[in-house]
Amino acid sequence: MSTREERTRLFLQDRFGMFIHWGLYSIPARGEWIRGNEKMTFEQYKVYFDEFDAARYDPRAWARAAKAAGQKYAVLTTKHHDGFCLFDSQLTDFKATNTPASRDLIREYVDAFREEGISVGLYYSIIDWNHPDYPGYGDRIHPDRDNEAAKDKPIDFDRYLEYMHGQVRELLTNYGKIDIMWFDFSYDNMTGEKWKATELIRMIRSIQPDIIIDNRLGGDIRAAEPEVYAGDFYSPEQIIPPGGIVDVNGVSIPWEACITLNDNWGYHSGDREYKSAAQVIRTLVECVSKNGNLLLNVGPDAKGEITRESLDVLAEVGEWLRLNGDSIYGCGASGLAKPEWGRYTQRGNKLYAHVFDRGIGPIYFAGLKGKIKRARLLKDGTELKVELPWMAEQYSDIDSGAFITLKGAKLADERDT
Ligand code: JFZ
Repeated sequence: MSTREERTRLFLQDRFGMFIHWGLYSIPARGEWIRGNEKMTFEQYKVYFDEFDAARYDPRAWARAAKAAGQKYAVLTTKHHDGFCLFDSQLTDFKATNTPASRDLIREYVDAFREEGISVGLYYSIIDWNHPDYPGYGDRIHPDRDNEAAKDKPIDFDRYLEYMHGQVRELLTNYGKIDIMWFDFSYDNMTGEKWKATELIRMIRSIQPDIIIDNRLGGDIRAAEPEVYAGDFYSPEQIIPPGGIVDVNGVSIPWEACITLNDNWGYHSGDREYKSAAQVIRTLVECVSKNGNLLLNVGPDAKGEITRESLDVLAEVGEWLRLNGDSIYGCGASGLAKPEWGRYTQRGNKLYAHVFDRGIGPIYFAGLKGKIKRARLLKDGTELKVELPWMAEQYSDIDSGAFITLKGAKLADERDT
């Protein structure tokens, strides 16, 4: 069996991925939690099932957008908490094949992204508001259990687990090699073995030995000896851990921050506030400077199109990565303290200085006196001058440092590296 280190090697080089939340909830356009939040009954929610036609679903266009954005892997919601499946599961009728879309949308996704050379990940919600044997989540109980008749009906959770394990088996059997399995999520006492997680993991690894799995089945990935189901990478959401993620011994472990491009995961017609390309780039740099990945979300609309605003940001990020990708892919933390003016990333003996706050005059590199062989502007190869400051001897705190002059380097804006 492969080790976590072996399994995650490529993933950690890739650094940047596309998260995609798409499903029936894209029609009402109030976010992916709508069925739970608004306590919709099956009948109310079925309206969307009956009209879901994926008319402009073109996963090759998604894959091209991801590729142009410099994203090396993708993760798509095969089933979210609402229970609706984009794939042709034999275990339910609540699936895309039975909507007007009338086909297996996961098949097309997997093929399209593979064709662009992008690694393929599957998001699968272990929470299921549609299954009669699922106990609901928190106080948002199963919609059908809101009605009196259903309320007293006992549930058979093992039957749900059989269903859930069975669907995971389908996903990992029917679409060739899958790179990432992204479970979502454990809570309260619904964690670990409640999901029969060890059994689930053993089954997954028997089908896809090299797949990597997130840490949302539960367990403690940071422990000295994590549970079998504790996952291959840690998954912080909407935040970037200030010190990266380390295990109990202080050793960095694989992690991936997932972040929305606007205020929702699933399409929301009211979304106006998109992060700028500059913010995304800085966030990506921050993740890599702490040994982490960034999984950036898009929420395609009801018809299957990624919003114009999202595409614009992705394109701009991609253009930056085209010129500066060497400072991201295969890079990690530098071991140096965070400099005042920005962040470092590093690969081998190459140190990348991301200058977010240029200020006036040369950039100071603490502790690097005599250690900088040469300096270049990454985006165009321009030579940069490494200097000893003329008054260095007067300031003991700069004794060990070096300056690099950016003057004349034509830094177009704050995003330059
Ligand atoms: C979950 C989902 O509920 C949400 O819809 C979206 O898919 C997101 C990526 O994942 O949201 C979570 C999951 C876990 C936590 C918070 C939100 N958590 O552990 O704090």
